[in-house]
Amino acid sequence: KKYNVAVVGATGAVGEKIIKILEEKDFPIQELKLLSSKRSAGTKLVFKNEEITVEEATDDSFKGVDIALFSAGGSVSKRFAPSAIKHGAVVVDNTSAYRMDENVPLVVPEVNEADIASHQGIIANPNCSTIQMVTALKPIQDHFGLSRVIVSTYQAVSGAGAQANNELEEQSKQYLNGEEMQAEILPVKGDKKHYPIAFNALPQIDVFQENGYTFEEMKMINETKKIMHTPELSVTATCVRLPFFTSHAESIYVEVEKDGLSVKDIWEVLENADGVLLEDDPSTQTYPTPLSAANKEEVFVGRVRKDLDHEKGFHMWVVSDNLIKGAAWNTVQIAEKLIANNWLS
Ligand code: 11C
Repeated sequence: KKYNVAVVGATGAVGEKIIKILEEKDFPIQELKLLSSKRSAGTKLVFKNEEITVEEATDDSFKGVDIALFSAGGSVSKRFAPSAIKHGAVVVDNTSAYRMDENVPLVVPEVNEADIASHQGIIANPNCSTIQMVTALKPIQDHFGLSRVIVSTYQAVSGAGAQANNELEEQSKQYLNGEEMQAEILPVKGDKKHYPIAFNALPQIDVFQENGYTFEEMKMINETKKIMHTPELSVTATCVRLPFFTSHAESIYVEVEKDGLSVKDIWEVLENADGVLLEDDPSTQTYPTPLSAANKEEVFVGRVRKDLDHEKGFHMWVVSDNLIKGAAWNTVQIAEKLIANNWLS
């Protein structure tokens, strides 16, 4: 059986990756509809050697669509997801619009695939930095229990969109030419102040909340508890933007519940975990980096160490491509699971 699929936000960075992955994975597509804002409508994109013209999304765009993959920002999802559902489509939404809605499953297939079954028309795709963290944490939680998670992130500019990529490129040239760097986008487009990202590190991703954490940090905290079904787990995050284009890296400290574990025990469960690739050998300087993880679909883990003071504490370094597992691939994976388990209706 084949399905009518719509990609909303087809011309965006994540939309383009979704189209590429649908092709690579030979997703069973009858008709592919590419939708965008009025501004990008008319753009021609190629899918399986066939040119498809991108259309402006309207309420009628979803007639006959079985699966709609949204990646055009929260306001577009809020505006059009109800129309898609009304026409019988199931929406996989890659924005923060519905993630914390209790009627919407928030899913990383390696962690909580079964939650998809309870959907009422929308399944939410988590934030990129959350996805890679829970993929690495889940096997540890399952085997040894987790009581505490402290994460610091090292995030790529592409998480903030194409304009942030351009800004890094331009500022790098300005800096190397001895000119003043022009900062207009980062840390957050539309926020009151801007700082250069080139040759810098910005401890602000997304806007500040009243509690002093940024929205990105709160996403990592709240989404992790929801996806892992661990409301009581202590999770805290510090999210930092660094000047590279692709992949988020994370330094994660965990405290496990089980006594007497060694690094080998952690390695063993990570080695056998779905979606995880262990790259960890200090003797050969083997560990993942943002560049080595780019364009790959796995979550890479290295630098697993036992804490020197806390018997149940472990540290690790987790890296993944933020636009692939962190966005496009996780979205397509959810769509694959909808089909494989007959969860579309
Ligand atoms: C960043 N994590 O790196 C963000 C981008 O909630 O889907 C992803 C935003 C989201 O800036």
